Amino acid sequence: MSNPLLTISPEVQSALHNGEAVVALESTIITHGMPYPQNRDTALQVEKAVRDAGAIPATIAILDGQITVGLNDEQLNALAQTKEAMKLSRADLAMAVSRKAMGSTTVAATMIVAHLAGIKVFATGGIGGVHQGAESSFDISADLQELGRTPVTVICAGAKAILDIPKTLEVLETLGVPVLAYGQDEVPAFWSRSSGLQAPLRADSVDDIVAFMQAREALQLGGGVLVTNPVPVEAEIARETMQIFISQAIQESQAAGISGKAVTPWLLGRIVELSEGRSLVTNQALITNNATLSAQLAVALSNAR
Ligand code: PSU
Ligand code: MN
Repeated sequence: MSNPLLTISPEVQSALHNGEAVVALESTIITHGMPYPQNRDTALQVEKAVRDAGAIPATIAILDGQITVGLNDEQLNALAQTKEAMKLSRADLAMAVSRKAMGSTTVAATMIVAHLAGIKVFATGGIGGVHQGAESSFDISADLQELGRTPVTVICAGAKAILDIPKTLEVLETLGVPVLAYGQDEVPAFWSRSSGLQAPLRADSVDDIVAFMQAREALQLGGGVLVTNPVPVEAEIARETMQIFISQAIQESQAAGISGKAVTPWLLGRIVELSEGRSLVTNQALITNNATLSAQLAVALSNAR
């Protein structure tokens, strides 16, 4: 079943073999989404949250060209400190393999590898989407196309307001990607629970999501599912507060001529500075929360087999 190009840790391999719950985790948030050492601490905390909820974590990255599924603590620590990792999506994943390079996987690349490995549930913080000003820059993350084609369920905290959230939702609809808000009517906006936008679909329990995934599979619809899970109340930052930092960061990035792959990491880093670290604390809380829900979903899926 598994691909010869993949190096799957023994623990993950055995869980997959036995049909036990496994949750895929991305690594671009480690190399390009957070500073050291918060990136390493968050990665470890996220793995612990998955385990505490009864599933096996499988952090995915490319180490010296090896597509690795299930990093150990040493590998995770090394990745958190390297400045050399390529940020990999569908377009360049194979280049990290052919050059035997270090690389971290975005949502798109993590979905590709998770699917090759047979993992159905993936927890992240935020997905890439349609950037503000995309009508002139054409900057639309490859994450959206991947959600349209690869059958993995991605649990995130919504789209960041550094993106154009209404346009992101429109593109997801065009690509046939179901967007479910978990336990509320609105799509959450990453640091904030509310975006002011009604979610296309709503799920109120893990069983709801399992039944929906099974119905999609029976219909052979293909493609992924996006579950948006609101940040816990005690960790949220109000939308109006974040909007000030976001607007300033976007203006500065445009003035500095930041483009392409560098845009998302640049904005994330600048927002951490402008919020004096507050956005980072919220980011840690929401991704841990997503890891817990993902593990519960993976356990329910494994029991439903
Ligand atoms: N959004 C976040 N944190 C992140 C990312 C997005 O809140 O770390 C990362 C994810 O790995 C996502 C990638 O897949 O950025 C999207 O990058 P781009 O916009 O270049 O496609
Ligand atoms: Mn982009």
